[in-house]
Amino acid sequence: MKKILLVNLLMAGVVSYAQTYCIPAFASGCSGGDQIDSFIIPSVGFTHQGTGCSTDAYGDFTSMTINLNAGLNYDFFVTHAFSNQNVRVWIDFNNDGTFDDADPELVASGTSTNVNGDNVTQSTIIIPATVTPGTYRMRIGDRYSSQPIPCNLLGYGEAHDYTVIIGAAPSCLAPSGVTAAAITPNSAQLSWTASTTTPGNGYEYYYSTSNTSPTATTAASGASSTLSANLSSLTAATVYYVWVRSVCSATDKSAWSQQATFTTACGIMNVPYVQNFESVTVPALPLCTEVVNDGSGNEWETYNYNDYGFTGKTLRYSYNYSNAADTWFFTPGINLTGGTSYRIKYKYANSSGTTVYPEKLKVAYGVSATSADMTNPLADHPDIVVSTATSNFVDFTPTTTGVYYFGFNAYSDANMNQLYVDDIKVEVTPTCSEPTLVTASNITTAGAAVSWTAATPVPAGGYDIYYSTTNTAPTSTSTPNFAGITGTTYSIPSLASNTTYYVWVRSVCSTSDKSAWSEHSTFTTLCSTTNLPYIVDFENATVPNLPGCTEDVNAGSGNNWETDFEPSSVPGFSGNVLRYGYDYIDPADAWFFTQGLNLTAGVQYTISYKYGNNSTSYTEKLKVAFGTSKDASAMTNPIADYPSINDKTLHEESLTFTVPATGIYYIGFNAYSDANQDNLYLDDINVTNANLAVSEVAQKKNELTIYPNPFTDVLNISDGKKVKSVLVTDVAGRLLKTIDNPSSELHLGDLKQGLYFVTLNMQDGSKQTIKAIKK
Ligand SMILES: [Ca+2]
Ligand SMILES: [Ca+2]
Ligand SMILES: [Ca+2]
Ligand SMILES: [Ca+2]
Repeated sequence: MKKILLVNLLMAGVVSYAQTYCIPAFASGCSGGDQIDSFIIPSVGFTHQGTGCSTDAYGDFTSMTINLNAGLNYDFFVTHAFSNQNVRVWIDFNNDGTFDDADPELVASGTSTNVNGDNVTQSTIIIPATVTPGTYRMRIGDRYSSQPIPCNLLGYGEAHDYTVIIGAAPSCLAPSGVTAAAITPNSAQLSWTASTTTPGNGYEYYYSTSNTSPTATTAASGASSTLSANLSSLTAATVYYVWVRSVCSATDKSAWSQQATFTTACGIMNVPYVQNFESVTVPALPLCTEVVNDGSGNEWETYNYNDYGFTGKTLRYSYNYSNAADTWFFTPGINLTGGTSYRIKYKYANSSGTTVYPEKLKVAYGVSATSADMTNPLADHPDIVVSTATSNFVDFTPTTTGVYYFGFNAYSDANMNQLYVDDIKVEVTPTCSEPTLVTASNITTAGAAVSWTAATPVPAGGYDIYYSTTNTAPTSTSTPNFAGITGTTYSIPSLASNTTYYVWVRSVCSTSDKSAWSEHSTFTTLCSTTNLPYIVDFENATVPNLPGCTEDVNAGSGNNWETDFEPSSVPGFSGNVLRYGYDYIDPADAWFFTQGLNLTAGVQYTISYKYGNNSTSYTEKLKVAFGTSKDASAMTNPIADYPSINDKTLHEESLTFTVPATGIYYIGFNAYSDANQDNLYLDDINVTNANLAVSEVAQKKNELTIYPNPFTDVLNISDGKKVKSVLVTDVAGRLLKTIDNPSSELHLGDLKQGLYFVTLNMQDGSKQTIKAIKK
């Protein structure tokens, strides 16, 4: 009997390992972005990034192992390439080949949210303490709009399978069921269910306004010997996140529990009061704020607005066709002290691209959230036409201590457009104010002049400047690039060409008193010229925009060149292309200009490109030329002319040319098709030094080498007998030396330091050019 039982157990082990699991089938696939792209469990260092959409929307990754423990919770992240995704995770704990879509095998579920423009599902895998340690199969399913099921058949989505090894539960387990009750504006009472590993030293809790989970080393906010704790001194109308852990002994604490969350009640706020509208679900208002309509136009609402200097969500007034605006947005009441100077800051703007519809905004404060009590005007902006966010701040001093409300009044005329307000902040006026209106001018390929409006009071220690290629604001501890600048302008040197920069300025009132950083200014340095080889394949272009450092000029009244995705109607093009699309009325006269190329007189260059049209019944026309400026009238050196492109076929062209004088040249591609034709395509523009291009191919066949490289005086040829003559040219293409019937040693001690091209003309008629560096 015992033997049979043992055999059965062994069999069970073998069978569980060889289970056949259903393969999920998402009928609509995941190629539209409904996918598990990256899957990350940070606390155990598991990352499976950039997986994309697997074939048939299912990835068998059971060769990858994830190590987890019974009785612990694991935060995880999944990224997607489309919104509105639902994720579930299952583990086949009983090894029966089936994932139950319920406890205990359903270990996590979550829904994606938009995090800084990315679609991310953030949730927690919960491994029950009762799970037997062992090896199991884990499945993660993702589905658009609906919940995935383990053996999915329908919808958009993807699933991955992994192997998970569950270790034994730790000796000290976290409590469960954390909740908050008795919530007031400034307090809440936490309670939880006792840990099953009864902790001898009670519990610790941690709370934060950020939903980032604490780690083992995070200091607790407080401790409790019971199953509850009172939180006080909280901020009204604020979302809090809380975790609790068991303290089993002085040296044995559990992991943190599952996160719980609560929102404090409305109440009177204290400074600093910040309202960035990010907490809302548009078009709803933030907690404890209020909108009043005193007129017959529309009302303020919130709106997703991620451009023109705004990030995330804003307050917005959208026009009414017939009636003028008269709507107020009110903050909660804020405690202010009489005689103290306060500052209110905010951003505002008109709608994008519409300067013909001016908007109107007033800001005031008073003792209640009514327009009648808005008796203390702070600012009036009666003619807002700028679409980029403008920052403003006003200092004010209430005469009596009390509770005050701040009102933003949209009073635009009827039938205007949109008015935006964001980043409202009320604070005690800082002793050191930041400068305003930071702008950049005199932008070159390698620098820019930054100017600003002086702060009041003017800082005794001048200004600090911080710049970066990323739009992440510096903090008070960031090291400035330039410190203690006097005056209100500074030329930043040594920047990279064709690069976008962000720059901030702050005041230095004293070594211990520096202002906040200003709002940033942004600028892009100009394109420099380039050496060969020069390649444009349009793959990095953001369709329909042109690649950086190229330009289109419309010399007629038809359409313009733009980039487009791979044209399916013409075989042979791959990836993005440049396209001229017909205009019904007007013929084409559109130019596409390359970046400026440094070319040398007397050197033969090769230009190659692909072109074609998408029709046999319409005809396109293309000219290629070069000149010394990005201007149709400067394109005086013709390279090619195709007046009848109508075979719906890809053509590959390769031509040589020379330039009349050493200098900077632009190559122009001129679409000059008649009106009402179809599409003309261009791709893979490639300009090279003709000699070099040929010889670099030859090099692979002959495989002669020169050494040492870099060299000092003598350069050796690996097989000198094969070489008939040697030519040494510089990077500009100038011939410096000709050595006939060389030995294997070339004596080049008289060359200056630098890069040279050594051309080996072989006995068999082939040739090879090798770059060599003289030290
Ligand atoms: Ca995937
Ligand atoms: Ca099962
Ligand atoms: Ca915002
Ligand atoms: Ca391309």
